[in-house]
Amino acid sequence: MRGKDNIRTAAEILVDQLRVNGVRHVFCVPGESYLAVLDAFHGSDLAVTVCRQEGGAAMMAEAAGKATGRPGVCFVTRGPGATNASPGIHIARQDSSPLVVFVGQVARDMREREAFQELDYRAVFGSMTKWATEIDDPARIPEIVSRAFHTAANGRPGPVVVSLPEDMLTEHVAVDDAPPYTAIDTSPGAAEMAKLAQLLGAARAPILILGGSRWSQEASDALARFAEKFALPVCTTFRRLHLFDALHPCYAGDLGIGPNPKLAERIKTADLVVLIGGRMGELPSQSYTLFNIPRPQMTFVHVHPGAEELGRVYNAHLPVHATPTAFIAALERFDIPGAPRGDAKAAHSDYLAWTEKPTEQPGGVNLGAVMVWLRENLPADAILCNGAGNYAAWIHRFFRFRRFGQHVAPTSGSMGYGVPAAVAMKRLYPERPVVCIAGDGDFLMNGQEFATAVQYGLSLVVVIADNGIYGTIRMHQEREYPGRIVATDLRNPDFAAYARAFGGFGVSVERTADFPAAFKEAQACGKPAIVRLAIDPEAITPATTLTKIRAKSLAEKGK
Ligand SMILES: Cc1ncc(C[n+]2csc(CCOP(=O)(O)OP(=O)(O)O)c2C)c(N)n1
Ligand SMILES: [Mg+2]
Repeated sequence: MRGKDNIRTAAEILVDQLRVNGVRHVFCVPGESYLAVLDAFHGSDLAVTVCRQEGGAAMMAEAAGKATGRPGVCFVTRGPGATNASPGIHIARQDSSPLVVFVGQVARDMREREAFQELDYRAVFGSMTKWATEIDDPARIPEIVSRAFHTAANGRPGPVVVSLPEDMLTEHVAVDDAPPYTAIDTSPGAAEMAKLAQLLGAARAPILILGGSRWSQEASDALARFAEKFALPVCTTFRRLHLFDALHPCYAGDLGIGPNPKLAERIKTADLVVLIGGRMGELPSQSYTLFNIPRPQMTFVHVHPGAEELGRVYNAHLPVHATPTAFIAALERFDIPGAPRGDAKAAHSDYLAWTEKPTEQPGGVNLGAVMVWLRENLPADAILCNGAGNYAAWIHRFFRFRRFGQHVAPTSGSMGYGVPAAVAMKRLYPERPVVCIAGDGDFLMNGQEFATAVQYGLSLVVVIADNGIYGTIRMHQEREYPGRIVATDLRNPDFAAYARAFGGFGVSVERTADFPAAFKEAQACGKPAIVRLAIDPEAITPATTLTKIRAKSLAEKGK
């Protein structure tokens, strides 16, 4: 690309700078606002995934960031392209995932006239991102891209939006590439580790809670060794189940929506909580009821990579500004002395009992049994993706995640995430089995990206739990306004035929016993596949039915 005299177009400089920063994949929907960048992709070795909607593209890039810890990258056009991308940006924010979104912009000499599709991206994305900016001077592209990557990936990771005026992209300048960004690990100091050793020494009922980003398989393994030494129960927060091996003898379960009551009790009665990496937001904290705010009732250690998170909600007895990876490395380095002092064994057997067998459910297909089959039949390197809906409760409860990165799902509870995330995972890791579990409502929020899977020949499997309702909302509706059903019934397409119409494989399953054969066929067909499950809407959670919720609510309201 580079001509004599080191002169390149701004778009070429930008694409070169992505490559310098280790980017291999970009996800995009094209737009005339950044044609010059598209042209620079043409001669590069970047793998470009063209998507059907910017929400899908941004979620794919976010999923890539979440899975690799390196910023995912997407390109979208101005105005409607940018606003369509906002769900992915919001997920990156809430989930602390590194993401850099490049957005087309009108030419510099037209700005402020509300030109065609013009938006002020600093204003629109200012409160949702870690940084939103616009590049006016092509000579500053290496500097600004370098800052965008550092900002997205370091501290508490998150989204960055960079707007690119159309006329700027075609200017020619001579400028050197900036070096690649550095992932900066923040380590705890010796004084903090000494204090931790003291707190552990004094504890009678300690527990570890894992969450957030900036983890690795090595960190998870090292933490398992540490937990074993002290017999510490370890639980994971909402949609962070992949941070710890579910079959490790210290694993105590998932602290998400509707956790094992025994786990909730264990946390409430703990005298030392060590929260590593997470924010302990609304969902894992059970609507901020588990711990007193600002000062938790038990001794509370909070390890977080973002300094601004420490003391924001919880005023910890020991705040530790560190990435989970560096903190866990320090646990090994300081080799804290001590004897077992937790009740990991009891906690793990409570977990096993809670997740062992599917619960009884009305209807032909038992989603719990499907999850148990998947956990027993998928290899350890399989990746599960999902969005939001009650169907996910069966994943959280019954699928036992064994490895880091095995679960890619939004802690932000965004519907429509599973299909794009699965597309991204299969693009990044073509050799690994990728399964998306979706609800019927959830699937159709970004089901169009099934076309992207077909276009790139990605043999992923989408399992749709089709109960004909926006089940989560129906559940809340029956609890709060029993019998008054509004806007929660769905008339669905034939999902198996949908898959076939797109050029994939589709099958519908009416009975649990037929699932294994259907799933195996879907996996073996070599095409993107949809396995649609006929789920009884009554089976609203693993523990109860819609009728029971309605009856209970009516009784409470005295009707
Ligand atoms: C983007 C987005 N829109 C709306 C919601 C609110 N919401 C949460 S769950 C849900 C229904 C999910 O329905 P479905 O995917 O069919 O799963 P089910 O609950 O029926 O298992 C809705 C509308 C949301 N979380 N995200
Ligand atoms: Mg549904």
